[in-house]
Amino acid sequence: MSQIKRGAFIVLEGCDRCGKSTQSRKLVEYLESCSIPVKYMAFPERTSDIGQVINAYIKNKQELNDETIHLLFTANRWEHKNHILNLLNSGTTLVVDRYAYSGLAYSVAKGMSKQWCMSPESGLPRPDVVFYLKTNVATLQNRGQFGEERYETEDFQTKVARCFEDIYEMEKSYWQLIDASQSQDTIHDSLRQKVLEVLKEVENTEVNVLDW
Ligand code: DGP
Ligand code: NA
Ligand code: NA
Repeated sequence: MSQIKRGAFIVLEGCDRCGKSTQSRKLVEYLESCSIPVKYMAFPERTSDIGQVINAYIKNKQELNDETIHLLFTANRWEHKNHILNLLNSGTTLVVDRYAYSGLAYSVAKGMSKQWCMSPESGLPRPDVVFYLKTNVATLQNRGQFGEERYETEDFQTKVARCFEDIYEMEKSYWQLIDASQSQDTIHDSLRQKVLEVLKEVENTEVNVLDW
């Protein structure tokens, strides 16, 4: 038995501009202030070779068909699999902005087959907890810069929100629904409280596998 207690795998999900990135950073700062080893990650991770293609696609500088970009987003998670497992198993908690659920929600929102989209995500490390920041899409547009990137239209985000709700029903056992219209501090407090519980619960367990 290893003496090292593993870190928790924490993911934040939601539509564009739902406040995930702000909440991820606040959570990381809080855990750092508690001297808990923690690292922030975001998907897509845009710096790898695959990540650069994804970045060009999101910024409307490159066209790719739906299947190809779906598999590239997935591959971008797979190429970080060992890194994620090594960090968790060496005791680092990960706060991750988007994961396989965005992969499913954004592709299914385009009309792709859910079964087809889930398959390549199967086998990735499964988060210990996913916070779904649920927003009213109509209010999202008022937030900064909405509309600059490929998926940022009200119509598409409404479809994405519907897909996330479907995924929530499927993955309820480790998903936490957060009302993203609450104040930043209120949301942060809910996340903090839940994360401290999760850290304790998982410390002597193996990392789960996404069994899609
Ligand atoms: P972000 O850096 O979190 O703003 O994400 C960039 C955009 O890419 C955003 O509109 C969400 C979308 N996205 C994130 N992950 C995936 C994925 O796996 N598949 C697809 N199709 N879109 C994704
Ligand atoms: Na975005
Ligand atoms: Na982000």
